[in-house]
Amino acid sequence: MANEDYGASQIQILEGLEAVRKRPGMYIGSTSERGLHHLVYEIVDNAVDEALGGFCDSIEVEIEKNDIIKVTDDGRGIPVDIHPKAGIPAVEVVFTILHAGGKFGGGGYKVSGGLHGVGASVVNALSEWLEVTIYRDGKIHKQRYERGKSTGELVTIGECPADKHGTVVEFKPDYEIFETLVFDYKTLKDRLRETAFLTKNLKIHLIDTREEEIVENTFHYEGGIKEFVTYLNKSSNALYRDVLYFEGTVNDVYVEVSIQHNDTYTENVYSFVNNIITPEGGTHLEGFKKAITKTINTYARDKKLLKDSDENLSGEDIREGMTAIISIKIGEPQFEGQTKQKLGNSEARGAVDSIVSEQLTYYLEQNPDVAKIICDKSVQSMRARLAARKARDLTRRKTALDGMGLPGKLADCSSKDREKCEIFIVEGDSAGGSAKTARSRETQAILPLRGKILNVEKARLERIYGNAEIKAMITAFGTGIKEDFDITGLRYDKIIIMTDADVDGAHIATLLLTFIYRFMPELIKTGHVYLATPPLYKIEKGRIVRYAYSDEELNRILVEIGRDENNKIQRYKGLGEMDADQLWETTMDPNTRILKRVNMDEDNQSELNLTFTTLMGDEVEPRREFIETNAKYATYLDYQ
Ligand code: 28G
Repeated sequence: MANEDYGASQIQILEGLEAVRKRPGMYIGSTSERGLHHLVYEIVDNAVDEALGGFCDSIEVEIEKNDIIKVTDDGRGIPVDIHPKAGIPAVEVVFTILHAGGKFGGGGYKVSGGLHGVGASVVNALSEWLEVTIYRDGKIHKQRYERGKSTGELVTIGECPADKHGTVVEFKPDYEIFETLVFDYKTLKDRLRETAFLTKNLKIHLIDTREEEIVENTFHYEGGIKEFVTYLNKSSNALYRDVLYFEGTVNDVYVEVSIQHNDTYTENVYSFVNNIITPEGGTHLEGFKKAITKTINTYARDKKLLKDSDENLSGEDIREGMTAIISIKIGEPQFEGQTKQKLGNSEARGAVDSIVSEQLTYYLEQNPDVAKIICDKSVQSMRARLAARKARDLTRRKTALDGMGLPGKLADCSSKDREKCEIFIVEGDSAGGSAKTARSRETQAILPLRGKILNVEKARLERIYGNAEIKAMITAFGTGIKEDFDITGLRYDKIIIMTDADVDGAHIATLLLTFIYRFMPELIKTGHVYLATPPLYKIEKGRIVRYAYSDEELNRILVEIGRDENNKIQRYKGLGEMDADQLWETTMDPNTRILKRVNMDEDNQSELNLTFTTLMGDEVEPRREFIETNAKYATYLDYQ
């Protein structure tokens, strides 16, 4: 090894690491909880690459005490021999040189997942320390790094049976970098479940040893994405028993597709490239859509399930209530668009189109019962779509005519400064009345909602557009919905859902959130949606009046003021039990209230979708199970 080569690679390492530590966001998206979890995905994805190459069938992820993560695989073990160009062991290249790697995994795909697919060196640079242990050729090799720099050479620390092989990576994220170091079990669990679905036969074991009571899950799916679709449909009713599954390779693009319709009205289609979700789709998704639209229309016409006088089924008609996974593996994925999340390879379009067209045509011919169910559902959807279009055009024309007429029940605020304005969505007329009295007129608007809120999970668009409460919210917010959504129209900075602090109140809040999530998810993503927190108790002792927002707080207050026979404790059952002053003081006054901002795990859309289907759908058993394991759905929606 020439000296200058060594020097060059050292400089490259230091510059690379420094860049990562200086601008971590550029490499892992953010230094928030989300970025923290991406470290785990990066390491796990390297193990998954090894699995995709056919060299590893089991991965374990352990969340240890002290914010440490340990990932173990039974792959070949990262090579330890000296890398000819870098002059250091290959494993050291992997952990210290930015963008090291390239194609590996033997299968020919570089399958780097995570947000940016940046690899092990970024995780290393952002870890207080990282240790890699390799079992290979009967030896155990180990190297340690601190903040990306090796603390010594790679050493052989012992021997192991010749047939033992694999890699262990243990790391502690750097507190100097991250806003939080606390790993969330459920976030990792949902992500690893998804990874297991996408990698047929791979076994993933997650174990949390932070507490006395160990928590663990194992994910192992022989059916891969076929089982993924079954899982996503578990909280709704499938319209037929089969999960359609198509697979094949065209022009070096390996394509897998699975499909099953359920009785809801939402489209639930997720596309992946090399195991990375593509939220903005791209050519593979286009190929899929084109193929099913064309094939179903051809079949429906041919079998007279679509009348000669009917117009063609639109893609949306066919995808209503459809759960589907499109997963492709491609050698050199090109990502486009602003966020580089949209697949651009044109060969992927053709590959998916030809595999789905051919195999779906065959399937429909072989399974006329299922074919009829799909066509009938699509035709119904088309009729509803045409009716909804009429209803919507009517609403649009009406709002245009009466100059964006605001709903009659809305007590609007007077300020025109949107940044200062808030709207309280209040359940029930009586609470609405108190809120109107209590509010600060200049900046706080009140929209009282009467009666039951429509469950949008169970209604078609036509009924949704006809619903008075929903129409009132849409006009009051000012953004429009779905494809018409435009955040610049938003009339308030905060949309605050204010319901009773009981089970019914929580249910109503969930219905409202479901509506917002389905029709204007951007509002949640951009952090404009909040939940008010009314108190649970009023405690009076002489002239002292205190409010408690939880049972723990009640106890704390009682200890503080002294437990006493004469303490008066009132349990609030609803907003209606408070007078306007109390409501203002406890729940609405920006200086004293508690607001919870609603946010969502943008990294896991399929899980989020399933959450709403589970909470709002017909199936009782999954809901009971869900509520039992997630004590309060609040943790799931991740309120701040
Ligand atoms: C446990 C947590 C994360 C990994 C492997 C196996 C190989 C490998 C990984 O090669 C390619 C070549 C030199 C830098 C490949 C082993 C071929 C033959 C491998 C993991 C890139 C890297 N034998 N297992 N990388 N090198 N598991 N698990 O990271 O230049 S990474």
